[in-house]
Amino acid sequence: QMDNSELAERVRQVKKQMGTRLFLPGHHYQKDEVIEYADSRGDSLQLAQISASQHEAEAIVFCGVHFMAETADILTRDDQKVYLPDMRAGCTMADMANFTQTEKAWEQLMADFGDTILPLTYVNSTAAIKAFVGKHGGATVTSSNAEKMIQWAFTQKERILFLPDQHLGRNTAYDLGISLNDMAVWDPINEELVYEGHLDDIKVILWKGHCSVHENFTVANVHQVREQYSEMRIIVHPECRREVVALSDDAGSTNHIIKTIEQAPPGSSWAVGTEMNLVNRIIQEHPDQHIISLNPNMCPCLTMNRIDLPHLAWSLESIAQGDPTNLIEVDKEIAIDAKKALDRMLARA
Ligand code: CIZ
Ligand code: SF4
Repeated sequence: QMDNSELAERVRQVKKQMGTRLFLPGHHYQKDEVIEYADSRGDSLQLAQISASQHEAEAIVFCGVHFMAETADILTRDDQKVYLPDMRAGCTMADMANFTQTEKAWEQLMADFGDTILPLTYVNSTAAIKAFVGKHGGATVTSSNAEKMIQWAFTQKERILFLPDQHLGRNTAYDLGISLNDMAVWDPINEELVYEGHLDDIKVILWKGHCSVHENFTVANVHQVREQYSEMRIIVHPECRREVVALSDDAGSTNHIIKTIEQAPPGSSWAVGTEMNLVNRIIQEHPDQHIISLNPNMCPCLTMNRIDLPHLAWSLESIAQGDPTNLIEVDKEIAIDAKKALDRMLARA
């Protein structure tokens, strides 16, 4: 068992030895002990794009979760290899929509609505789901461009199917003026469409998936903060439930949250509804503001946290020794269709 300073030294050595042949993207939700060594910090799409712009990089060691490494593999050259330091770093949300379930849903929805639906998927989804969407004329979205992409989708078809995060889909459609009554939820477990209004009026079909981190922010948390700190502003990620977003002062992507707090004057106070490592980092970076997590239990992303210093050091060492482990390689045909979905977004966002 090595201690952290030894592990850190190994990470520094491999980075020095490989120089620009190695690139280390780090997601905002990563632990401090990992993000410290990242060459770039960002959200999942930014990191995939920045990886694709590192022309000398032969090895990209993605400090994030599986779907992010897949996206990086899809957007980088074939000879650039993407590795994930721990294969168990998945995403519970992405895993809530698999290919078989999606085909089943599509078949049923085609029977209900005919060819009137365009599929959209949040980038937080597997490459197979992105490929499904790309194959059917649809696109990916991020939490920064979901509004724009849903508007575009309605220029193509009368309805959308939004995978896999019901909350981002619902919050964004609601902001665009679509009534909750005109939204339905596809439940992939019971294989049924759940809705309260009329079938013909349905404009948005939300996949019944969610982020297990952001669903932990509750209406009770909002009331607690309002009671305790009357001046505090509440800012949350749109992966939070509709009721929580509705009661908050502001909602937006990870980058929106970071920027908003960066631009706030000293003495501002915030309750932030997003992943714990990021909230703790924001707290450290703004000692002149009063910042807390909206949920006092903090809400870590357990799978993000699987990438730790020992795994990073082990992964880098395997590459430096010419025997790399944990290669992320998206099947060629899936990658082609998934890229269509990504490109339709990149052309518009
Ligand atoms: O919740 C996540 O995992 C986010 C915000 C991912 C991303 O797109 O960076
Ligand atoms: Fe997935 Fe949520 Fe973790 Fe993001 S925070 S990786 S959406 S489980």
